[in-house]
Amino acid sequence: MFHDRSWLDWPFLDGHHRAMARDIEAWCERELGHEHDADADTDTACRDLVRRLGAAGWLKHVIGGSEWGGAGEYIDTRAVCLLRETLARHSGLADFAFAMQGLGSGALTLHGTPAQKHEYLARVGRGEAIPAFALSEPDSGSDVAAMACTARREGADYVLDGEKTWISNGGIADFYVVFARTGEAPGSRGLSAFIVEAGTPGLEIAERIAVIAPHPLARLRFTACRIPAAQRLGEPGQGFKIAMQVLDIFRTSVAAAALGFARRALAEALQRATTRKMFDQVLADFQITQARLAAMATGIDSAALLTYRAAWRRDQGQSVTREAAMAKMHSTETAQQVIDAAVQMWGGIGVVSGHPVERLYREIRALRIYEGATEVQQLIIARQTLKAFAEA
Ligand code: COS
Repeated sequence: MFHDRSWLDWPFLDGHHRAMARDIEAWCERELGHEHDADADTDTACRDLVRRLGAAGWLKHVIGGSEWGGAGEYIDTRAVCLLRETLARHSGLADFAFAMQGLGSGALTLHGTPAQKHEYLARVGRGEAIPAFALSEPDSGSDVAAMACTARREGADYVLDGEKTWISNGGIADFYVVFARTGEAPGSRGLSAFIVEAGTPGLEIAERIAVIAPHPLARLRFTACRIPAAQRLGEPGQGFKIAMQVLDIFRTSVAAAALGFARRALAEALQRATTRKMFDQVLADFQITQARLAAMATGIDSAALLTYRAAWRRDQGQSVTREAAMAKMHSTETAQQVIDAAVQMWGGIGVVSGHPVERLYREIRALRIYEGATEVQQLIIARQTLKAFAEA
């Protein structure tokens, strides 16, 4: 299968990233591609992938702190991106399983106490515990500050009431990082984060949600769900900022996953274009195909440049709110177009269930919505641009 490796020479990456890219590629070729029953039983497939990713050491890269088994003191965003890109090129579900270990535990890496990290983070990094990030609600998706779920302090406990939805890993997670209103101030300044273990009385999986590219997803209901105050993550009232900091890391990695899908689609398209005969030529001989291939290749490189710029900036300790938003928006939107073009080149075969481009067509769609829809990224980019103008 065609795989353009020229981006590995870009100055955003270091030597250890290049070595890692070779190793994860070899692991994917050896270990993935056998999940043909994954659509039928995604829960089992996901648990199995988490266990194998943990055993192989890849999950060390989505947690921070070597004391807890992390690959380094901080999450290496470029490593997470290149791992996601490679996993996504081979298997959408493997990428999902990998990424959710990071998204679900990101708040612990950034704000967990040593006791919380010891209890939860280390197990996530070994693939022995599955976390989930519970932020969205039925009436508060893009507008996080409008969340209604409450956490009321009662003595040494907090009591949670409300609903969370679109929660990835919902139903299979061992614990949930839940954001709720604690009311220190109105809006975004009155939220806090909590660790709620699966099976806690008052936490119920209200609904399992089936989506076009199957993965574990659920709506959660909290009814007088009592947890010890020691399960709070970070300071009271800091929940909104904690959520945004986690998204700043993982939004860039969503861009990388989209890039992986797009690269696979280009490889599939090239395979088709150079072998499919029609009108005494192959598809690739037509200028109309060449124009499409040129747009696909350029779209992929531009998405890769934005993605690794954002990842590199974060690894330098610089703010990435604007850069991560640009990367996520551009990469997911571009990947959708690249995949659509690949389906078109495959013709009827491209829409047959289970064909690689048909799978990609389903897998890419949600990435333009979750972890901040394209329209939210536009809002963020515009605000940052206007702010820079006002400050100039
Ligand atoms: N890091 C740290 N702090 C941040 C931040 C970031 N990336 N982004 C915002 N903040 C801070 C702001 O500085 C502000 O702080 P002060 O209260 O001290 O002034 C506070 O958080 C509120 O920020 P803002 O006014 O920008 O909040 P808004 O309510 O306008 O919302 C958006 C901002 C729309 C960007 C936010 O709600 C968002 O990202 N929505 C999408 C959520 C999402 O991705 N959902 C998917 C869930 S995961 S599948």
